[in-house]
Amino acid sequence: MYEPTKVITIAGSDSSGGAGIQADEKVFHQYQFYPLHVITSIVTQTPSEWTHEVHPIDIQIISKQLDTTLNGVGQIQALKTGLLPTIEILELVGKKLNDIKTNRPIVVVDPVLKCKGDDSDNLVETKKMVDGYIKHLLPLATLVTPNLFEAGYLAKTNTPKTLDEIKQAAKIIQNYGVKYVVIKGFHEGNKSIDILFDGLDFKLIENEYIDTKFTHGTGCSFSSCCTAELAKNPNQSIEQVIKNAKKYITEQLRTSAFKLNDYVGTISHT
Ligand code: PXL
Repeated sequence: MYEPTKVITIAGSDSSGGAGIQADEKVFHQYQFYPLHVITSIVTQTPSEWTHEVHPIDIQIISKQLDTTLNGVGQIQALKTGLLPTIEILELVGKKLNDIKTNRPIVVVDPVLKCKGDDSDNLVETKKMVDGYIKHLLPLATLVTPNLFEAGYLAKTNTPKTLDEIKQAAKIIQNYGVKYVVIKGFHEGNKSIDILFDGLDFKLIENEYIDTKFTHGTGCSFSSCCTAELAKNPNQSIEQVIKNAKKYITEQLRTSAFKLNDYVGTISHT
């Protein structure tokens, strides 16, 4: 009997289609997995200025979605958290995951604190959320995938700008109890460099930097690729997981990135 690998995305719905649940869904489809959804919020963008607005879903409904997906369909191989719009929602997700005592799915945390193309300061109540991540989610997670901005917030430092600063932030974050940290979004010259820390060593994963503005949702997609790689083969090294995930994103940026409007462009997952 056919048994697909099952994965859950606990994230926001991006009305513009490139990020959040929509990105995760497209990645998981490429891996031929069966994705389940917990929709935490709906993100809309104003057509005139592309200001992002986050509309949280009623917490009771999120709780029911967590029950459906975590308890209703048998073993889940891996799950990913994306946009968790309020501290209450973050705490609920942490509690439900913590309640799983046997065969907990692999947990990947994408600590979304801001959307690209959104200049407002207030996507989520950042500081409270940081403490929520540290207390409730990072100790349960196999991997966390912050960008530079999120790494700075999680490490409670300035946004790291140099490789040394990024490594320092990764160490601080790993100390919160997450097994692996990969910090994404750094580039130098024509190289894109993802910095992986496994608690002992750093690995720099280098790829060609694709110079395009059409990157909306690539952070979400990278994190879903890491989740998919871990679900597909939990025994491969974490370095290989990151390399494979980044290869997917680089290839998509090279071949399928397109302009959505005057504000953003995204990748097509073709
Ligand atoms: O890229 C961050 C992000 C995550 N999740 C959702 C989003 C965005 C940015 O727009 O809409 C749902």
